[in-house]
Amino acid sequence: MEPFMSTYTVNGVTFALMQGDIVRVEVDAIVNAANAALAGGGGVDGAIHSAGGPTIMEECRKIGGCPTGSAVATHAGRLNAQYVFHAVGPIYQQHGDEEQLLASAYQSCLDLAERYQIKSIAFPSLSTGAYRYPVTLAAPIALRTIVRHLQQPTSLQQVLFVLFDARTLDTYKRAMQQIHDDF
Ligand code: AR6
Repeated sequence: MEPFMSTYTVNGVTFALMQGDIVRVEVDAIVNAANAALAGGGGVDGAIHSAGGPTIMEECRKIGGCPTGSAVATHAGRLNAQYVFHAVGPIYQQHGDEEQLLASAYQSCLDLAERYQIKSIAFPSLSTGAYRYPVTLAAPIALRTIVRHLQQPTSLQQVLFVLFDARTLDTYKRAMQQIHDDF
């Protein structure tokens, strides 16, 4: 096992928390931390469009936008994936119901996963970069939404959380320990 990877099994589904760059993983769907205009930007969004090439932005332009708390699918261009799910998390302290919006951004990706019957998906930590959601608050919301989803029948066999830095990984690991004990 890689040193910076923690693996759990949730209802038969492999669930791993790892440190890394999300554009380098090989999965059926990579989740993007997008904005409501699907206009591209920095962080995960910048990395995905630059590694995946211009066809992803062409599809985004055709779709036109995505409300906060939701997600839309495009193909994945040159990435090692079939799809990119562009999820729009809330900007911290700009929405009244940001916990619900963050959970619903993750849930929308899980709904797309079932719709496309995909087996593996990689998530970044939505909203905790440019959108400034504190990781300590965001991690339990993200993990609970996913773990709860995996309690039901699912096409998913592997869920990865790809976290950019050691501190974020550590925060997710702690939150997962807490949640795993509850389930
Ligand atoms: N792989 C994995 N995680 C990454 C990567 C990467 N390549 N790059 C950054 N992170 P952010 P948000 C981490 O800002 O907060 C964009 O401009 C980063 O360290 O990408 O949802 C969009 O266009 C942080 O922990 O997403 C939107 O306008 C986490 O990913 C806006 O930013 C999320 O940071 C979205 O902001």
